[in-house]
Amino acid sequence: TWRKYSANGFEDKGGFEREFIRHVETTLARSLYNCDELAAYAGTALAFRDKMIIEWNKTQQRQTFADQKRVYYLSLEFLMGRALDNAMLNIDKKDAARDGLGELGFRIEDVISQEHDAALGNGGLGRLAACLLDSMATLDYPAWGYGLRYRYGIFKQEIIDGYQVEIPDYWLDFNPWEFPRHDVTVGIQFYGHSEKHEDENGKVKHVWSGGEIVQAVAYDVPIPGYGTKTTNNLRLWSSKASSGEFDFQKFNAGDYESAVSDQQRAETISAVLYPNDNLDRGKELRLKQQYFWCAASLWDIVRRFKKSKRAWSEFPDQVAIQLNDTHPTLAIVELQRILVDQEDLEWDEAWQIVVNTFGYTNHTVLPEALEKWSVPLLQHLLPRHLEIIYDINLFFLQHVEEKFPGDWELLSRVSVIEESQPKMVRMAYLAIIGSHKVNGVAELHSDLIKTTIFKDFVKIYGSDKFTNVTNGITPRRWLHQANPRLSSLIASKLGGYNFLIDLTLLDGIESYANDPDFRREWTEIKTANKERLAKYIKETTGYSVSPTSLFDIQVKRIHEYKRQQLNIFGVIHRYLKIKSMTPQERKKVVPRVSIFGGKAAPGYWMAKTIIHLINGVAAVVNKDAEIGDLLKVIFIEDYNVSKAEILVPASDISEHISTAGTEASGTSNMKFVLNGGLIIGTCDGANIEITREISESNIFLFGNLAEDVDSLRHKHLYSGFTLDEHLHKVFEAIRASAFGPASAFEPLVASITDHGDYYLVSDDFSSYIQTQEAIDEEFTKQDEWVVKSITSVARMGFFSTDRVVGEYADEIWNVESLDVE
Ligand code: 26W
Repeated sequence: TWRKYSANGFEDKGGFEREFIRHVETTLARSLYNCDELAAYAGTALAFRDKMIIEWNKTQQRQTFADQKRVYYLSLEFLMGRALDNAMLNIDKKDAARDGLGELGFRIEDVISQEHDAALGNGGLGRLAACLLDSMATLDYPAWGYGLRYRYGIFKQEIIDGYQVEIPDYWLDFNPWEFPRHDVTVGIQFYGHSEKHEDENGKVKHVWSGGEIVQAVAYDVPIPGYGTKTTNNLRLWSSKASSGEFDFQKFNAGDYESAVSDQQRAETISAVLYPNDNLDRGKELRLKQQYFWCAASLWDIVRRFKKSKRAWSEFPDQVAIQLNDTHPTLAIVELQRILVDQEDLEWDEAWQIVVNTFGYTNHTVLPEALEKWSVPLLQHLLPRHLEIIYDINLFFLQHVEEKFPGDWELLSRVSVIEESQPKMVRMAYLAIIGSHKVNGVAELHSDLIKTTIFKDFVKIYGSDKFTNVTNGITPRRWLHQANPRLSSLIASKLGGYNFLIDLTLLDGIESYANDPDFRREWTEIKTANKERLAKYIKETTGYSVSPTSLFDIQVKRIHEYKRQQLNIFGVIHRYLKIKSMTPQERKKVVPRVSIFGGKAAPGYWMAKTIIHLINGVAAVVNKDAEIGDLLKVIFIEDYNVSKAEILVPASDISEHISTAGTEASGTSNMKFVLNGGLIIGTCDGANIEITREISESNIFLFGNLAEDVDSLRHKHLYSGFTLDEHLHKVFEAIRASAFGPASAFEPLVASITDHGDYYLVSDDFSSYIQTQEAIDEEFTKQDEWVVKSITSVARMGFFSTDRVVGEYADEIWNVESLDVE
């Protein structure tokens, strides 16, 4: 069932046990008799790590020797989750570990769950980066990820009295998956000033001097491919103070305290992941993070290129750099600076190299998420870069002026500099100008950026510069690892696990939808996954939920545009309806468990109010004896990748209900469908393509279309609107303090009734609850439901990040994979 040579693993369970014991007794200096689950995790991780390191080194040598074009994926976020299970499966030695650990008295699941998630990301964008790394390694692309080694990942969420409380996520206590490279260290400059000097030939040279230097230290994380020896590298930069003369003098002058505080200030740069998702706050430290990481990565990439002794014009033949959103846009400016100021290339020649090197992926159209940096801040922190930005803009505007003479409005619209007070640099415009391709992440989204936010740039560059690469997910983690029984059932029908590397092979299970035995096994697996989740809910919340109920799950960052408020209003409607029923009528109700999970940005007050309301509703509904199992409301604390691995396989229905035109793609929609859950969704992001693939009869779509959003918003503001009667009743209940003090939730209700209902909750409410009723109805016809489930999974082949990586490689990077034996 293996495509090619897989990595060298253990011969058998005995081989694993020997390595495990060696690590527990020597590396960890523990006795086997005093080995708890955490130590067992450490021993297992170290044993697998050894196997990975060998292939990792060989892969790097092979890629250096092959000397072909490499991809560099620059992302401020990599939401990796746990590494051990992934390593076991990719090396194909999980069975040896399970048996070995069993003999030593451990359950492999308990050992795996000791690992702390690597949670260096907020949500979709960070997890996409992690899925792409998995696929690039699996497909044998010579590819590196570059990011920041945050000391604190995304905060841990606790719910206290219904409120979100944030706890720092210090995750580096024991991390066997990273390797410090103290020899790969580079000084990164900040502040100072930019000067012009004339050399003996009268040529002007720019020199950036003064300011301060912070050291960037590389930490490397191996990324094993599935069923291949390829093990790529994720390089994360950590900041530390330069231990130069400066501190030394301070020490000698007895200024110990200030030397220490310099050190702390330097370390602050990589200390914490910014927890905002889709919101730009313009903080100086965030800009420092961005430059620190871009400059260190480019130094590394350029240094590697220079070893090949090629001409600079060949740089884009050796290097493709993909920008994950605008966060790394300074990399464009930094490369231009290196080429012009340090390598003495002419501006135009350098700029051609830059543009041919970079590609930019846009992940959002929300205006509040589009990054802008103030000119005074850039002037202060990166004076030379600001000059270069101005020059890039000047040459760009000259080009526009040539093409559209006299169109001053156009010039001011597309200028990289926004003429506001203070002036702002529009990073997305800079990213477009400095890249040869710009892509959106789902068809609708890619169309929207061309017709709205980047419309003028299509006019200037033509539409070929803009393209679509619809997102995907890695089937290794999101099917094989999260749902091993379903993966194994599928493999039993397809004659092996090849579908994990060619997901389109899933179409081979479609005909089994007619096979009653297959349907029974399919259902048994879903039930077992629901039982596992029910057990988890019992352990963590104390609430009992019945696995025979319909499990309805919405897990994602909490945001008004994702409309968790629509969901919870629907839940309240359902509750009020059941309360008004006769006992006879109640017998017909389809029992439902409404499950929520997700973090609110710490400063996003409305999102926190939504969490508060969900918990308020849960507290009332779950203890209402009259309701019993007919309705339960659960908020899962601290939603993260590992919890997604439990939740995703356990859904009957999941919710992807953003206001049309706001969710660029969504990727959890794909995860849920791939695991046999049906979805309720709006015509937004990748929901549209999922519908096209699996057919309209297998998805529950509702709500207004993107093309109508503007006029509906306009209508709200200028002609008002009449509230749907059911939504009105929901608001009455909230205002009567049925779920906690009305005052706490008034701003949320008022955002709809009094402040224009920007996210169109009222417009979509009636079609939402009608669709939920249709779902109840369908769920009672279990046989038909299971057929929908199987058929949908069979048609999900398109949504693998393997397909995604292939499209980037062919259409944007122009890189080829490297043959491994
Ligand atoms: C500057 C603050 C900031 C932080 C994060 C702005 C924007 C972001 C991200 C772009 C937000 C994000 O994660 N976007 C999501 O990207 C996913 C992967 O493409 C998509 O599936 C989601 O629809 C999109 O919301």
